[in-house]
Amino acid sequence: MSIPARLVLATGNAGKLREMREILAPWQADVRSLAEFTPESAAETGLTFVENALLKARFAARISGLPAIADDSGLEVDALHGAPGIYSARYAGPACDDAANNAKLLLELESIADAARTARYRCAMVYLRWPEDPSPMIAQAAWEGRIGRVARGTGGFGYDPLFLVADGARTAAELAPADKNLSSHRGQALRGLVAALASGAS
Ligand code: ITT
Repeated sequence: MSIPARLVLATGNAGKLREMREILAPWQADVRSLAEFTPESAAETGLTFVENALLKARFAARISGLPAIADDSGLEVDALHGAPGIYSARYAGPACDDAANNAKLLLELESIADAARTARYRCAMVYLRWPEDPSPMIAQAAWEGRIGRVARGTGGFGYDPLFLVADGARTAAELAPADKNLSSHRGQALRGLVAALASGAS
């Protein structure tokens, strides 16, 4: 098996879409977005990143008639016992935006010392050849960091302005897009998926 000539990315998140397109660019596939087929999205009723990614990929493959890649991801904060986790997109409420989520995160961690603000992004990436594909390809990855006390940077999306990477000198929102993709949970998982596809694993 190899990466198909045409596929759909099963996301309505503009930040994810941009990053996934950049990561897939070397393969020169005809990459469509879910929004080209429907304004709707799959109900994320799973309890794990993998389950939700499968639901999204199935939905997108059914609507588009194309092979689908879906990303389910989120931020896991140790001092919050893994929250917001699979609920990261709706942490501050059902129709909240990134700013509201970041404000809530800062508030919840107000009394937590710097050393205890450890966290990681997690990503499950799923590839389905068709909606009922019984043999999905799955890759998972994590990106370790710490939650800062002030938002910094204008790149990325979501919690990136609060997510301190590596030695804590920069947030994910202060990285160049290519540098974020090199290290990120999404970059690792999607490259892993493509490598598995290229190697013929199924
Ligand atoms: P789709 O389901 O349409 O893909 P979504 O944003 O609802 O979009 P998820 O359910 O997977 O996707 O939620 C992921 C959330 O986790 C996302 O909205 C951000 O709040 C956060 N997140 C994931 N990856 C991130 C990243 O690279 N940078 C910043 N925040 C990220």
